[in-house]
Amino acid sequence: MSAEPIKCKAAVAWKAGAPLSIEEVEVAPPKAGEVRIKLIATGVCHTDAFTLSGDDPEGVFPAILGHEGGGIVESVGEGVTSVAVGDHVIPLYTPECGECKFCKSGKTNLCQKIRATQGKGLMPDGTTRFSINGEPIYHYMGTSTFSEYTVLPEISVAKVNKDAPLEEICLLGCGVTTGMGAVANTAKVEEGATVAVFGLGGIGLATIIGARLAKAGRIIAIDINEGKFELAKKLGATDCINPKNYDKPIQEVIVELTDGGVDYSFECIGNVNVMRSALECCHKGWGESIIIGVAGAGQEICTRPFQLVTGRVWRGTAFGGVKGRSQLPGYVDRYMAGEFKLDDFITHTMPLEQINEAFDLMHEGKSIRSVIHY
Ligand code: NAD
Ligand code: AHE
Ligand code: ZN
Ligand code: ZN
Repeated sequence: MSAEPIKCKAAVAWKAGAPLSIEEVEVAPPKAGEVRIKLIATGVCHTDAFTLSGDDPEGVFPAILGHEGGGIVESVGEGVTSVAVGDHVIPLYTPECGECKFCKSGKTNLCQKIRATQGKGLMPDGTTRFSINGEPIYHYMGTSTFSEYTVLPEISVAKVNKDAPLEEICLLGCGVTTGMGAVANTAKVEEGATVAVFGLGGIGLATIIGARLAKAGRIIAIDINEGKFELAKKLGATDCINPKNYDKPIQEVIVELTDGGVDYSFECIGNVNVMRSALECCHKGWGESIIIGVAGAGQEICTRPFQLVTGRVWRGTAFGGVKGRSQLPGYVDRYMAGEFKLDDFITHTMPLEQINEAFDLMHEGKSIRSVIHY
């Protein structure tokens, strides 16, 4: 029997710069090749705040934001075979179709099968599954997890171990996987390497965990909020530095501290000036800097080309280079095996009605991750 529309609560972003508003939305049944899921929990990532701020050139409104969720399949559309009702899934903003040029390349996780419509806030058929009084509400990053129910293409869900707590593994839907994957897949940090991590939010702290698991020799954690240092040290940072305590550029400080620079640096903030520092603190001849942070519309990075001529490398990464359907379930299993913890990240939990507090806490530097429990 085909599914019916569902009325449920969602946090709607009506326009850039305004708080989210809790509304009753109608969620249409999944069409062919789609699944509807009941969200159990969602994290709030800085990228949600970035888009809400109006800085995202792809931001469309009104929309339902959220991309770090965990849920249970409620119904499936025609032809769906890889997941079934009752399966536990993590929504993927980077899908994995397995058949596009990008998926087949073996060189990237950036499946492009539905990227064009996803970037416009639409499902692959060019329409939305969310509405209020018949007026469409846009999707976000193909996931829209700030809703009790959401609809996704089948290629945009990863089926995961049912024993894993969705209230914690939702963080593997973005932040934690991004940081850990950036270390393992993008930088390929090797044992004994010296690493610098700029920005100690959810992404930077997950990068530190990744660097520790890679057996990095030295992990230098950098933030202007010293309140982040205690957890950074607990997770594996060997040095914690506040750039505000120095009267010279932080890259010079780090180069002096490390006998010429670090082997790998990671920018986990979205600040183009820090991106330059992160590149320029790398060791001459081989140092690699990985951009993870997302910068606003119109912003550009710069450095002297000489920095690259003399062997430093600038790279970037999305979702840590992780292929969601084939590789994310393995991260859940590693978490279940006790290889790394997630509860350290969860500084706050709250119901959907209080989601604006999650944004406030993030902007005040008081949270690592707030997790919404449905
Ligand atoms: P967050 O707000 O929780 O953490 C950012 C941290 O940076 C904070 O601790 C803050 O104090 C610190 N910071 C700010 N300005 C600084 C400065 N000038 N110098 C040093 N530290 C500074 O954010 P988050 O959720 O960890 O996300 C970090 C960035 O990563 C954002 O830009 C987000 O959009 C991006 N992101 C990218 C991907 C990807 O796939 N590439 C995935 C997730 C998040
Ligand atoms: N819409 C923005 C780009 C935002 C962006 O880079 N997003 C990352 C994920 S951030 C998760 O917290 C990403 O996956 N990028 C690859 C992609 O295809 O979007 C803009 O600048 O237009
Ligand atoms: Zn994110
Ligand atoms: Zn693909």
